[in-house]
Amino acid sequence: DYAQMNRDMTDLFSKMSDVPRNYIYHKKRIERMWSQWSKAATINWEKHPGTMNGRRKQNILVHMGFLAKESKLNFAEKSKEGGPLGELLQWSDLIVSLHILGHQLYISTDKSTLKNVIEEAERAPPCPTMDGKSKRIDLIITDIMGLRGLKKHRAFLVNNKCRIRLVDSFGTHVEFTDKIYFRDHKKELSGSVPKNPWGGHGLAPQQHWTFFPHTDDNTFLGFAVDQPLEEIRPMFDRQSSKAVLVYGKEQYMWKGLEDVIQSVKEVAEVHATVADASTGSPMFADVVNHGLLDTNRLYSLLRSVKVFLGIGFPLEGPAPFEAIAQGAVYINAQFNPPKSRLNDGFLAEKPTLREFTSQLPYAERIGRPYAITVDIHNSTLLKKAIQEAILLNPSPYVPKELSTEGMLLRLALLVEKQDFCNPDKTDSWPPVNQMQVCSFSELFIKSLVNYYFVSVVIAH
Ligand code: U2F
Repeated sequence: DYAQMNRDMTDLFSKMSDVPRNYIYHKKRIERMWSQWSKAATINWEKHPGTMNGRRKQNILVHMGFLAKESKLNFAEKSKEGGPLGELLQWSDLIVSLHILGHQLYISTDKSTLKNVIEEAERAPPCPTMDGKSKRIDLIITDIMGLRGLKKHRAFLVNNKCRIRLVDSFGTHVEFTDKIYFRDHKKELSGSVPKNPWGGHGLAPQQHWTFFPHTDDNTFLGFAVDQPLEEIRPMFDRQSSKAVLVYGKEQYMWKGLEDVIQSVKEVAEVHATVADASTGSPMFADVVNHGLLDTNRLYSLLRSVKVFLGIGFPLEGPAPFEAIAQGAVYINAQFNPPKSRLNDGFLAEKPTLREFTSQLPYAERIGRPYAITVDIHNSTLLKKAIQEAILLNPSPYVPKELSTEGMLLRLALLVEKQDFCNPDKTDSWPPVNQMQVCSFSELFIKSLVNYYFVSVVIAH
């Protein structure tokens, strides 16, 4: 049975129903971006018929463990008040892509839904029935919370470990996938917190799908950035203002940054979208705070400001690329020394040794005229960067790998080609000629743990 393009949104929404309140964000985003996804599908089928046609239709279980009640994170609830939206956004884009690519989805945010899907899959005969359909699960896409939920279905998990893909924003380095390796090297792999609560699952590193193409060990899943839409009008005229929008939708992200904000106020007009700003705080005096905005109003504001200013947190969120897509320049806070699990509280428990040289290292690769990376605590350099950014006037820009088109194509390939169940397969994927070799020192470290010798960024 081949996967065919599926542009039936109602069909997709009918599968997102186990706990309706969990899907409010996803449905809104998918509905808003539907025409962009639809267009991206047409383009891909026209441009890459060899890739898009003849793919096997797969039964895919999508289990968002971070939304399941027992995770106690209240992500869906908090999203209304400025909590992390990055994760919800990536899952929305993943689900819509898989659906348009024509796969059969079983979507769950709840342990009883998960149990039903698993039981049905286990009852199904191993081979397709006469109508060519099979209920066996080909792929299980989940997160670390979800994997914990799956551990309650031991036999299923053991039999299907190679079918798991873990949505893992920050990535997991190979040193953290193996419990014993971590135990024996705890000291050199940790700062003040010698723990590995999110690692130790024993999956192949490429079974971890990340937010940005950052970790050479893992696989780049990504997300999609909205194209600028004509119908979204600016809130005010960009050219006649010197407006800077500060990136940080909750007040705690601004903590201790009075001096930085003061420097910005000296050269520009400061705007904010802080959900919980306390009135009377000197930091917010002379700041135009719009409160948390819905997407269209946020985009209107991003179309009006010259600069979107990163102040250090959140790390690696999607918002800077939304700003660049609306024609603003992103100022990326540089970290010197770089932050990592060895020296930073937020990263301390993350299963990666990655060094963050800035708030969004990927923006460093994009560079001018879209992004400027600067030490925001150096007032002279910060003011200079803002003044430079005000004059840059870049055109709205969405990197290909972060577009709906790029994401669909990448996912078509990932689902079809990545195979961890047949280690002896000779036609390895990604193709060897698309791989980039790491530096010698990285190679050496990796060869010690006897795993992957090559890195690959699957841009599309
Ligand atoms: C990241 O998660 P965040 O949700 O904090 O990432 P952001 O870049 O701040 O924003 C995510 C969305 O919030 C939206 C904006 C983005 O799509 O359009 N938004 C909004 O709707 N209204 C507003 O007024 C302001 C922003 C990252 F993605 C996660 O993986 C990390 O866990 C987290 C912590 O580092 O940061």
